[in-house]
Amino acid sequence: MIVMKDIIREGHPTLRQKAEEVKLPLSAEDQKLGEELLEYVKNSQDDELAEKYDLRPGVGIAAPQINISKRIFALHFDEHSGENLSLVAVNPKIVSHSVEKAYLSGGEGCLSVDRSVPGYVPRYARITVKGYTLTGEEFKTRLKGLPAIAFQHELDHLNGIMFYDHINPNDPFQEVENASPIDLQAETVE
Ligand code: NB4
Ligand code: NI
Repeated sequence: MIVMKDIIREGHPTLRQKAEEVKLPLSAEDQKLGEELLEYVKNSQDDELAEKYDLRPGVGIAAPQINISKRIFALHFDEHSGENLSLVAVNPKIVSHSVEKAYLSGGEGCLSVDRSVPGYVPRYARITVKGYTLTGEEFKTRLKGLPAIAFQHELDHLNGIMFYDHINPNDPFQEVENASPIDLQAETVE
């Protein structure tokens, strides 16, 4: 299973690389990689397991974050979060997006960033995405709200982009034109 020591931190060159497309159909190795990424996210949201293995909670993780420069990431929102989404995306793409933007009013964090970087991270409010599942089927779906934000955060990792690259350095909490804030429930962004 993936634990925190497997997760590379900012400054590691792999986090600034453009990750490689995955050959389809997926090899057993790449299927296992996808399963392990999803397992990490699920484990990190399980209080007991997170405590036992000292896992930072997350709703997503991308292969470059465990130093594998491949275009695969996992997203998992448990039933309690009201966002029923649990997926492993292979060679994901944004095929279209809204003009309207959105941002987490509490800002973003990252498992590869061991510090708080306050500020709004403007992203597209609604996106149509496509990619492949671990079994090689193509999927196409529309996302909005936190799942849309998280998908873009993970896709950025496949392109060597960190969330704070989007923060206005002069005024991190400057009002974002044509954008709506997303307030997460009580749960803070870690
Ligand atoms: C990715 C997210 C940062 C902003 C929003 C949030 C958490 C991450 C990073 C968009 C994507 C990880 C991957 C959370 C969290 C809410 C749901 C369910 C029960 C606890 C969990 C806490 F942990 N971000 N952490 N950061 N990243 N929500 N939640 N809760 O997920 O670096 O590239 O378990
Ligand atoms: Ni991240």
